[in-house]
Amino acid sequence: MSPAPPITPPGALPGTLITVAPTGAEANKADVPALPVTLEELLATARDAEAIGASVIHVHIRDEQARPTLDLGRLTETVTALREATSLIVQLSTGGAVTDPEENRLRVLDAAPDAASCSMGTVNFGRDVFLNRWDFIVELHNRMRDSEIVPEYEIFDLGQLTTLQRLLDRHGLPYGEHVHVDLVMGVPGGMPGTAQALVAAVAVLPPGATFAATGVGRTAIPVMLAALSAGGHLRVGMEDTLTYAPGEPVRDNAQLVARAAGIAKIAQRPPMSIANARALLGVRPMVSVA
Ligand code: KMH
Ligand code: ZN
Repeated sequence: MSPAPPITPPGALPGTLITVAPTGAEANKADVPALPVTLEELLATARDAEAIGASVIHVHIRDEQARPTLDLGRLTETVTALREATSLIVQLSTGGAVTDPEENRLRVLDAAPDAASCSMGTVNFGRDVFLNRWDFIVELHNRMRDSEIVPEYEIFDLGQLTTLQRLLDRHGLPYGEHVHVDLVMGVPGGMPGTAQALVAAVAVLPPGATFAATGVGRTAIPVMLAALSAGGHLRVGMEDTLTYAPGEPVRDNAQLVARAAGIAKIAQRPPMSIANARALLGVRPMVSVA
């Protein structure tokens, strides 16, 4: 049997894994009409993002009143619908909104996504607190491995990378045996969205880990450029960015994915195929929904 093809041809620069985070739990539909909050809006967003070069979708959903929800029935329906409509890797948020109790955040895994976020510590989140206790982190990490769900370790501040190393030392590698980190930078209360902070974080990643980065608000572009130049991947979307340029609201998520794909091409690290993204992250093979 011939060996599996390498993820990238020998000598080639690695492509860029682009994650779209289209909705989040913080923005209000009333203030941001372009925010995708219904299933139909989410599916249209997902199809566009896939066509432009995204390979992962980071999903927060809303209820009938466009309020953030972790309702398991809705989450399961969303995962199924995204799989029918696209080939994207479906990553559910276990972060939810700052008000969501731990038990509801753990139950997200029952919707059986390909991947899920796993935040590595408590952080001030504007005027709120995003609470992630050590025991909760351990529970999330272990349940994900038992359910064959690939974690994306969300890092809001430098010390959370120490927590990640401690987690791996004590509880072992995740499902897929690859560690992938997302640096969420520029949150008011977390690390700044600067090249210097990104370089400091990359220096203390666990050995062999890959990383993506996103810069919240006006830090989006500095973080994107720093991540590309440091060999990292990108997360973009209206969860993190609502202003495209000073005084110019984001038109839609496709506009942000297109900008990331364009800059990645200029950096000679074009968007990675979904097949390569699955191989990189160690996500389960596509389940047929025919
Ligand atoms: N909405 C934030 C409080 C995640 O998705 O895992 C948490 C968050 C992180 O968005
Ligand atoms: Zn999120």
